Amino acid sequence: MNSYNLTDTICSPVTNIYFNAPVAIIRLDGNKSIKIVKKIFFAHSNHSFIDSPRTAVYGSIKYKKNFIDDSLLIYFKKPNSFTGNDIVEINCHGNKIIIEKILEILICLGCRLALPGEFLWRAVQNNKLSISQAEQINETITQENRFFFSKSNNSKNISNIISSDIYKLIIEIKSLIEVNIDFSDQDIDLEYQKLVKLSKLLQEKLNSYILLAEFQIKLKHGLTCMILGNVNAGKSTLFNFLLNTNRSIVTHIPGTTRDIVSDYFFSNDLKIKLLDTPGIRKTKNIIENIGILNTINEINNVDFAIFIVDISNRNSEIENNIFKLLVENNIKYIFLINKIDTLTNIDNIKSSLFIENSFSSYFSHPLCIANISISLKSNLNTNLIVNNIDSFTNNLLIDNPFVYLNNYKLSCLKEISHFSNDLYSSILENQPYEILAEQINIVINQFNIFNNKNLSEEVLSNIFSQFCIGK
Ligand SMILES: Nc1nc2c(ncn2[C@@H]2O[C@H](COP(=O)(O)OP(=O)(O)OP(=O)(O)O)[C@@H](O)[C@H]2O)c(=O)[nH]1
Ligand SMILES: [Mg+2]
Repeated sequence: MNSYNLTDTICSPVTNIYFNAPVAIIRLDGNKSIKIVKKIFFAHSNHSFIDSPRTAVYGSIKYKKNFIDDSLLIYFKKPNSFTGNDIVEINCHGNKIIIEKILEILICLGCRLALPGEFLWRAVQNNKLSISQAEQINETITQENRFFFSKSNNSKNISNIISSDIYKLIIEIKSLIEVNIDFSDQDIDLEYQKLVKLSKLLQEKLNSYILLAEFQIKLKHGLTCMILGNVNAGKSTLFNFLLNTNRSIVTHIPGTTRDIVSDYFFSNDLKIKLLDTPGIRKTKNIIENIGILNTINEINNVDFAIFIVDISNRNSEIENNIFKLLVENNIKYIFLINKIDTLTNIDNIKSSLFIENSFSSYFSHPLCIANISISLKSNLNTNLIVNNIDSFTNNLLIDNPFVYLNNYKLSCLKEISHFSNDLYSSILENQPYEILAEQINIVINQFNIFNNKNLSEEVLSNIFSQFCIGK
């Protein structure tokens, strides 16, 4: 199996290969780049790309006298390139067939396909980038959430902030342990109490950073919001309204939606996956039942819900079942009373009392974020739905300071926490200071890994292999 190395000449498309596009870029990196490209690139002018680094040279790609494509070539002479190696970038037409053909030829001529993250790995090996910078670049490429673009500029120092916060504590604990080994005539009890206090504090800090980072990773992938209600309540109408589309079918026939339909929208720049669902009711229809079952199973992945009822067609048994489902799964919800346009004036007067009485358990529950009477048909109070979703996401962002760590950094933080927990237990068990000293050193080793210090080749490859292909 191939592994990262600096000797092979590697190639890969560095632009999207999943759909045809006007232009694609194929990058070659390594000592044989020029030699290989010289065999297939024929400039249309007297310009030699080798003599003109960083200049686009126009020409044709040909192999065994067969014309493949017109292209622009740019040569980046080492060490003045992204990776520090000789790089040649072929700008060709972005048709998948052309890209594949050129890659096949490059491989025949001695290139190997780049592994995921290999260009970044080379840039780090050649001291063009630090590991943190490489991680930052990967984040920028893979980020799907607008929110993180506004924040990520400020996120560069997040791991520095965490590490300096934790480092102070670790060093204090280490020196306390060492002092007790060296001078056992200290005020043992006082020192011991201090050690308990500090190691508990370390544990607490680590746990709070872990929880925050886990939550932010979740935010990175977007929140999921499920619309729940009886058949015909207006779930699909609401789905289409929030997404400003006609994706979900709306009819007056109860049971129109049979399967979960999903699409995305943004609230405060956070990506929200919205799920339209079949009405949760007892039915003999096999297909509808499967959809209902899928909805119930999917509820574990939901971050908040919109619970919608039809004021013109109540069914308290079904409404109660949905309410129970939300409460059992601890899911916050916005409660909507739809179709208030169907109420006559007299009904209207009665309805406020009626609504108050019959829905009070749904409104007053702590999981209820807001309750709104609306008409999706007459566009009544519909702006309040959007406002409430926005204030919900806004509160989430305010309540959770931005501590974005990628999955790898998070797993390092968990390792530090795991070993510092061992240390804390040993301290409580009154283990000898010599053992505590060994344990704090293990914590420090893990801490160095978190800070990208003293990384083994294996750990390093592991970081980069999670990056995307072509980077
Ligand atoms: N009068 C009135 N009708 C509405 C309102 N909102 C939706 N409807 C109508 O109610 C019917 C059902 O709407 P849908 O959005 O398909 O309801 P649903 O909850 O998705 O229904 P199922 O997919 O069958 O579970 C359609 O005829 C809509 O036009 C409203 O505010 N007022
Ligand atoms: Mg529907």
